[in-house]
Amino acid sequence: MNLLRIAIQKSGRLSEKSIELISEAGISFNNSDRKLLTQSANFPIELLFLRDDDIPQYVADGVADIGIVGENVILEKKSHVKVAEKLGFAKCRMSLAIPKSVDYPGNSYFNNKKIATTYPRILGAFLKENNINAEIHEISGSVEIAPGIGLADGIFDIVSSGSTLISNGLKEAEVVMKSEAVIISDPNLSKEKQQILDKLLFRIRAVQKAKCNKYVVLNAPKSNVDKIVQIIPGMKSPTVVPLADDGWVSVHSVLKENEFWEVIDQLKDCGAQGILVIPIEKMII
Ligand code: PRT
Ligand code: ZN
Repeated sequence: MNLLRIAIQKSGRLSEKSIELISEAGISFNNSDRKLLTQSANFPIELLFLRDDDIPQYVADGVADIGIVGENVILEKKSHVKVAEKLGFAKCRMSLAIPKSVDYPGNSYFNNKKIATTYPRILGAFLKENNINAEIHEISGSVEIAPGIGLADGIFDIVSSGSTLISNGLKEAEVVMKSEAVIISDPNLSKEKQQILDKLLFRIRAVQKAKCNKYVVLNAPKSNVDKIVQIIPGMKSPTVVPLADDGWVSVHSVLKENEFWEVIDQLKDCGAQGILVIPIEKMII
């Protein structure tokens, strides 16, 4: 039988969310014995647990068919893989940072400077593109301490909240790229494996879509239904159900979570009451 092999991070910032994504897609597996390779009991997929740095190459070589990894790692490894889906988690940026006491004049500042990083290729491409002649000092970790100990004038590293920079007396000078977790695939998947991947993506998209939408139920005076339907048009059109109290109806609709707060006052102005906002588990349009 054809199995799609997915490489996911063994332990780290991507692990928990990757497992959660697979579980929410209804794929069950047992990894209590922490095996390197484990097969799902109810979907033609097997999970391979790796360090994130190894994932792009394993997928490019066809040892794994697909993988979940940060865009930053794909770019640094320059592996020949296809991005099948953006996943919206592990969001971060890759930035150049300098001591906070420095008055930053723009990227020409980095000319003839030494920059410490674990991402020499992405940094090298940025420097070349911007005609900056700087020395790249590749180190394997704790990049943020490099300026403080006199190893470099600046750093190039992942920034998320920015607190690591602050606590090391640094400030962000240039955002070079943004990154998030993505599903990558071997560009030469067999037809059978591509079909399994399509099935998996269909499920993942249904879960992702559901997460940013809410099911809204409210009571409203019958006379204002038309106005309310305009405000919350739903997937096709809202469900309007009569209430026992003639003159009142219950309106059911689907709304993007971020839009909800924008329309709440308009709904209240139309006499809406008893507004319930309910999470949706899966959404197939
Ligand atoms: O062991 P393995 O090699 O598998 O994992 P790893 O240690 O190389 O990677 P891991 O688990 O730390 O990160 C995996 C991926 O998560 C990265 O490749 C990014 O795509 C993404 N990601 C998202 C981050 C961060 N946010 C992040 N904040 N990766 C690292 N950081 C680190 C950063 O290096 C810096 O030291 O957090 C610090 C900055 O965080 P703030 O919040 O203080 O700005
Ligand atoms: Zn890593």
